[in-house]
Amino acid sequence: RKIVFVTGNEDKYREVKEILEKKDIKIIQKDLEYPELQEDDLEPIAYYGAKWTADRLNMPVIVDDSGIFIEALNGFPGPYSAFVEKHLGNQKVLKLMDDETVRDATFKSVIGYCEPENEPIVFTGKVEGKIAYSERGEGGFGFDPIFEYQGKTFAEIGDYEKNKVSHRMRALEKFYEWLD
Ligand code: ITT
Ligand code: NA
Repeated sequence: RKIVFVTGNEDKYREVKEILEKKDIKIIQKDLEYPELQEDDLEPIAYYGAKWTADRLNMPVIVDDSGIFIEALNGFPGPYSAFVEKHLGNQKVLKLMDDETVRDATFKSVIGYCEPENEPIVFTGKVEGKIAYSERGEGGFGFDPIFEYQGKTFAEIGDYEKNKVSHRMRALEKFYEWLD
């Protein structure tokens, strides 16, 4: 089975490829920009992104819309995660968290799958953790250096361990179980 993964993010692509290849699903990356709705949650963004790209490419596609939801910041940056990472970065996020003792955060990934002319379907995966007090680790990407899972950041545990527990793996697991 072959599915096109529409993303401009090489790190997401690497993780998705590694996870799905173990399930004999071949992934091809296509960097096609699609309209991202302004919504409070990620599901509608993935839903419309999958529909839009499947119809344009005329192939079965997946998209991944993800983000980090910080409890003390009322869920921010959530659907604005890409913007915040690009324009503010981890140091400024840590600064916003300076006086906060409640450090809980949730990483969420929504995989949208769509076949041309069909309705899309979305699969949500979550992992709970804490915002660290400083960036730690060399692996991963994006918010990984500040997201602590069981005492270590996602950047410290590396791809292999991350892919066993991540929000993305949990969403993809629902997806390939549904495919079967
Ligand atoms: P697309 O082309 O797939 O949309 P993107 O990087 O713009 O790529 P999103 O719109 O889903 O992706 O934005 C998600 C943001 O959250 C982005 O800044 C990512 O770097 C970050 N992010 C997503 N998954 C992550 C993960 O597993 N670890 C760390 N940061 C992550
Ligand atoms: Na994006």
